[in-house]
Amino acid sequence: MKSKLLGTALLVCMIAFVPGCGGSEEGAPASSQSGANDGNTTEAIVAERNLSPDDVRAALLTYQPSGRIDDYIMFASGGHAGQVFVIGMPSMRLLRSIAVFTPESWQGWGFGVGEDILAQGNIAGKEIRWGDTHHPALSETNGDYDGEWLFINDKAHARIAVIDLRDFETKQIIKNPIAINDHGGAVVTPNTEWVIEGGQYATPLGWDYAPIEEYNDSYRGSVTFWKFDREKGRIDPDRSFAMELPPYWQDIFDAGKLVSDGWVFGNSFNTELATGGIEDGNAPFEAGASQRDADYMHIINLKKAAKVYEAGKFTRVKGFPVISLQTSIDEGLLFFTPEPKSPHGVDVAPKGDYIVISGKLDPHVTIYSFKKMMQAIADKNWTHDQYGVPILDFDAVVEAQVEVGLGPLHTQFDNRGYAYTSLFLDSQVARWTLGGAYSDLHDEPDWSVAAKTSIHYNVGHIAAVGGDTVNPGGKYLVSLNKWSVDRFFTTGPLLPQNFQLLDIGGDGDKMQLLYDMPMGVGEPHYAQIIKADKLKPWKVYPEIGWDPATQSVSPYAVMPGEERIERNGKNVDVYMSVVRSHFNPEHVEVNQGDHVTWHLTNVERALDATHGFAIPAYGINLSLEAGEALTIEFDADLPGTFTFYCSEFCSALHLEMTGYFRVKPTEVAVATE
Ligand code: RUQ
Ligand code: CUA
Repeated sequence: MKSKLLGTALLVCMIAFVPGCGGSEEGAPASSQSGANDGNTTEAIVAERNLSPDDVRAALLTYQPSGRIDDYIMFASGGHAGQVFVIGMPSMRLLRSIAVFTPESWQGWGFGVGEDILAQGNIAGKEIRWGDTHHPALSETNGDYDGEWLFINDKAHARIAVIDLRDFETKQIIKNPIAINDHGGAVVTPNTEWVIEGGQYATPLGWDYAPIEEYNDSYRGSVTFWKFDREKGRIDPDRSFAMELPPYWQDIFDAGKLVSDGWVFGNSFNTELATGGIEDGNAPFEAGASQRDADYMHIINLKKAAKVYEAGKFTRVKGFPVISLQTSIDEGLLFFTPEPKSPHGVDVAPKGDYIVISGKLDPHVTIYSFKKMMQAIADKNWTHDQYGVPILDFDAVVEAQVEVGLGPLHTQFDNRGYAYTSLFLDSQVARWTLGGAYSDLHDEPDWSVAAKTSIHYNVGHIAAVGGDTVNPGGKYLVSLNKWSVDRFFTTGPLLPQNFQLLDIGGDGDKMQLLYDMPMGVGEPHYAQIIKADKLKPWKVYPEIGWDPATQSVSPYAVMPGEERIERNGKNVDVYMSVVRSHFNPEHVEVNQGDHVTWHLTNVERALDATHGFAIPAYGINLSLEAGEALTIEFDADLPGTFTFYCSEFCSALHLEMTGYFRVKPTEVAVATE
């Protein structure tokens, strides 16, 4: 410990020339170099800014000189802002947002294009134009991120979105036909055959009306297994199915891996079957749903469930295949085991051998052994819940319990046999050693806490590099803090959330806080962190005329020289090319009432040569990346003179990149004919 601090101090001396460090020789170069800058030496800056050696170390570890690319990329959900954020690490720079469930004008999402995908998420004809994104899931191959696809759920409406990581755009939104809300997803199986979406608050399946008095009999939980067709890059609802579950509130799910591949684990709460009703003098949900000492971990044999589904042993709810609770019991697809106390989080360890559950009201994490679960099932070592689901004996399946602190929520893993658990109430991150099969990885093989670091404040999820894969990377962990309180300038009563970067590469007992990143555009829940070189995004679209909706050349691509306006009765087709710094054509005149189909192609091949296309009053704003072809359609119902222009500052003559869209009023059109 001491030598470590000394090492840090020496590093600071060498690079930052901290006052009080004896070695003026090491300090001299840095000092004389920056000394040219008006005596504003590194030493003086450190002194003036009152930076401690730890501060200097943190700065040195996170500062990226201009042009240096981050080593890691974090995909964070945006909460009820409805999108995904892409953040570089260790610099913690926000690189971009990916519009998913919510229209976003900078990306042109929902302002001319994207409407068809957004409309896939409509509910019974109602337009839903926001989402509550919680859990991003990178696609996996053999249990490790492959950098190809990203999935994310919308808790508010039980929807899953598919994002293509070649162009970081949303390609599909799928509405769950039997659940109105979700929580336990998106989670993928180790080869991304399935995208898991667990429900949360029970309703009748298909969310039909039922009085709350019928809760026990009519309300149900569910988990849905969406088949992902990697070739098509889409979820295939025709090969997907769900399982009916008791009306406990299923919470988080995780997929088994390696030894537990083919199994799925979920935690739950409200096995009390509380129905609230504070207004009638009943216990509110917060009390009613947290009375019992234990709820039930859900242990699901997905491999077998898929066979049962393929054998046709399901019923249909709203047309969607659902394996009934009774079938699940009869076929041995579903087991429970007790989990203390108001459980949250369910995290499968890298080897797939242990499953870690936190108890929001229990200072422990409970570690379950997959092997012991299988033994208990073989031994029929169970009792039953009121719906007839087998409850495996707790003592028979638990491997260990570790007292980590107050309000444990979520657990991540590293490459050194450590687990990390967020502590909401303590506002800390705890590092603890995994025993068992991980004992050979560190000196202290027992199940015990190794270190704790305070965070600011109220951490929900944590995310470590590859922290939920078979191959975690260690090095960094981000604490996704719900409150920032006093960390930043007060931006009125609504404050940003706070992402804090922790160094988890150091000694067992030290996890230094390196960086605070305010997140003022959303309420992120979970994030996943991938090594940047695993992502292979396109720099420009592969060919001119590329349609991102089909990831192929559009039949309506407009090459230079092909620009034209075609009229066919009341239908007008505009074929427009887009390049620095003009649109071609620059004048488009139609008659009021015409139906306009407007094809635009950005014919640029230069990196970052994006153009916008905005038509005022018609609700249109596009983002056309280099090579991209888009088609928009609308009725020219509003007469007038509309100045379309490029909304992306693309060149010195960007302001000249404009044109006129004139809609001749019907009367005038008739009069001149
Ligand atoms: S869970 S509140 Cu990820 Cu802790 Cu949604
Ligand atoms: Cu093109 Cu501005």
